[in-house]
Amino acid sequence: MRLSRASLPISARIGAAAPEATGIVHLGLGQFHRAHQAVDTALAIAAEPGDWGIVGVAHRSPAIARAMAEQDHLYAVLQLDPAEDRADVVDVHRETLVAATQPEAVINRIADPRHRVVTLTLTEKGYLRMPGASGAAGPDRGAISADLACAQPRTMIGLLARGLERRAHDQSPIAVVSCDNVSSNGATTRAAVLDYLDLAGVKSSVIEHIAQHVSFPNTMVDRIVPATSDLTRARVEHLLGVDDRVPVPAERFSMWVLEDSFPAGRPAWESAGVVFSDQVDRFEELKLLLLNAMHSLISYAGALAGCATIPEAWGHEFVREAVITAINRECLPVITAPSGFDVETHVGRLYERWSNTALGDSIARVGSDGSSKLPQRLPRPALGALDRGEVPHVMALTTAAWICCVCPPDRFRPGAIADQMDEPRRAELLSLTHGRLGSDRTRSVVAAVMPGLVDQEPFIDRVTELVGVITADGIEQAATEATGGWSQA
Ligand code: CS2
Repeated sequence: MRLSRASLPISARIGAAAPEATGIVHLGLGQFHRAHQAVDTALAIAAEPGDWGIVGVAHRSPAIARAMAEQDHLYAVLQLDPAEDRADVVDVHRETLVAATQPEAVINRIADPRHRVVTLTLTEKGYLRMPGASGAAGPDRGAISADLACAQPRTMIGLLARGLERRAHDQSPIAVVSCDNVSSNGATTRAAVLDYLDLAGVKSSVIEHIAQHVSFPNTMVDRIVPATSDLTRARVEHLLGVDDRVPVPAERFSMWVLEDSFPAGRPAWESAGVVFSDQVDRFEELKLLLLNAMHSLISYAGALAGCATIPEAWGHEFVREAVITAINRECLPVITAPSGFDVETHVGRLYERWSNTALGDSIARVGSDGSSKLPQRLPRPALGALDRGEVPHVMALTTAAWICCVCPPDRFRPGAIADQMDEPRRAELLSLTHGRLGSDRTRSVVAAVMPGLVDQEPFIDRVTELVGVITADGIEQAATEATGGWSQA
């Protein structure tokens, strides 16, 4: 029997069902939103009812939106934990749209004054930003011009910008909340929207209104959410007795920290355990460096060691040693923990999360889009070490392992898992290395992706050396040398 309101076992619902009235538009109807923000919204509505139904907007693929619509917008979150698996149903979406085929409807929903919050999960590459020479990101003018050349925007930032432009007519307040792993994600979203409208030639009074009156709180979001597989569907059917075509697997851990800047109100997310803080920047840095940067290291080193999942890679002692060394010697020295936050306990929990075989998070997922993820993750610890006169051996190892996965030297085969990683800039990166080794090649790749590190000779040299070790002797040897570099320091 297919999942629907009629077939839903009532005890299986998370929190409360949203009312028909919608108050939130979410752009990016993927896995993460459905296992994170939607869950917290269902719990918030249970504690304090309100018009907070969600309009979920998928970018291109109609698959999730269509399946949800067929299931009364319901789906299950399958929590996979070594102690217990459980499936619970989320009931907060009231409409689903597909941006690629319904751009006008999306712009209208954003402009509709009944909607008081727009949330986003666009992934790092969705913000139309390019790393600039100084290391700070600026607008990706090529991508924005291409979008402006279309009759209607095809990018989510374009749709958001046009929706806010239309909304500026009645000047109703709104908060735009990025839920992506992007440094200063609120400020980045604001810059992305304003740059888009500026390049579109929109009147300065409208741009000024948005700059002054739309809030863009910064946030830190955290929950590991793998892709859905047939196994996910089978497990949900077993646990709930209904057929859900679009369940989402997730770990038990979930954390959300936001700046409390919502001019038109928000769900009572604090009742779901969400933290409102004026130290989001500290939470964000902690997350990007301790979880995400280490995730990248585990995935590239793991792929080169022939592993398919994060827990499999974490099972290798050389991977664990490299991660522990990076945390202690490269990340923690540049992190200022939020007041009262117990970093040691948090790190211990990360080790447990990475070893979750029940979740089996895939290396190809984490390793995808490295060119837009690494700039958020590696430069800060690397520059911190270089400023202290030290070589950031493990950040160099991560960069070298990534190069070997996506634009390797000729005759080096990184293996099937690396081949499965999506890398939108793969052709460009390959054209920079020409399949050869050497400092100049490394420098060109670093210049294209992490320009803030390009003048750092000790970093470029270490990456180049480690690419050499990986291709000649393998990843384990390279990791051992990188970790050993610190013990000799
Ligand atoms: C991962 C993240 O995709 C990645 O590179 O590091 O998706 C990670 O699983 C989440 O940020 C966890 O909160």
